[in-house]
Amino acid sequence: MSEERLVYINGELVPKEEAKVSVFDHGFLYGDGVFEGIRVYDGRVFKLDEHVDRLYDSARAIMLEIPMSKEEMKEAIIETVRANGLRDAYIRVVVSRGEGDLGLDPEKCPEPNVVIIVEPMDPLYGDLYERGIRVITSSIRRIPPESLDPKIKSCNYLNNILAKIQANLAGVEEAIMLDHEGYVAEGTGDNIFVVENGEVFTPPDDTVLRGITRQTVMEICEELGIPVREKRITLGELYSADEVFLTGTAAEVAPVREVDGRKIGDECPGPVTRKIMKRFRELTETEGVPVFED
Ligand code: PXG
Repeated sequence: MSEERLVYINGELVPKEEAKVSVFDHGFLYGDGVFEGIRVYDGRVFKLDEHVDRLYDSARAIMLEIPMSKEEMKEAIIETVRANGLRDAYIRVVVSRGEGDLGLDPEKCPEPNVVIIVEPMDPLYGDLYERGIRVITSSIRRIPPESLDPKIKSCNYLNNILAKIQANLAGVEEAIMLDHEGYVAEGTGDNIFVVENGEVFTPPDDTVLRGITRQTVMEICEELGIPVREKRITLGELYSADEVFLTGTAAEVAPVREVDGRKIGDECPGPVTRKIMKRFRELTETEGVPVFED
């Protein structure tokens, strides 16, 4: 097992310092590309099929042909994790439009670039999983689906980044974005759930990313007999919820203790969030595609 970090680029594993793409890549020039963030827990890749399916769906939606099959992509991901010898890690897969000229026409880019990066990862919110994070609502709205379908996980994250800057300036962990109609949509890199009278709600997936952790949490609720459904959520409903939590590959299941300075519920994490966090942890500890022959 190597100490040196290796990055996959177009079929080759190269040292991190040599992992470079052209400044003419339209991913760099225009954010023209798609990506995935995936976790490895104790040597197993969590929800690999789901992430690869979403990557290919995103690519198809932007007419980007990934120059390898899904099976080859999964093998490349596993190979890259193995080459880096990391049992707990974050994987970033990026497929960019590739090198072209300075115009934005993607037809001038004959070959996409496929990059797989693997890095060690600690829990995103450290010890806050036991106390809850604080969030604000951002004045930056989620891009409406008629402008850019939120199901496409594209390399264009500027509106989310603007929202994240607001969270940073406010000194809190995350920003919640409203959709173009003013309903609660999602965090900058995570989906949102509220608990009200023992029922769990999350915004419909027409205005948010169809998060893989979101899907896992909805399945957990069904398994545990906790009522769960998609529903439009107003800001008032968010403030008065019994419990609020965020979900994402990086965030996992993260309880929220404060929204715009308003304390949420009586305790954080609340009882329903705790049950979901526990079951989610069990799944990450037991499921996933093995990378190493243990
Ligand atoms: N919504 C958005 C807008 C996202 O970018 C999620 C929800 C959660 O989806 P998953 O499938 O991961 O449950 C994401 C996830 C980060 C980071 O470092 C997260 C994401 C993208 C880039 C960085 O927290 N996406």
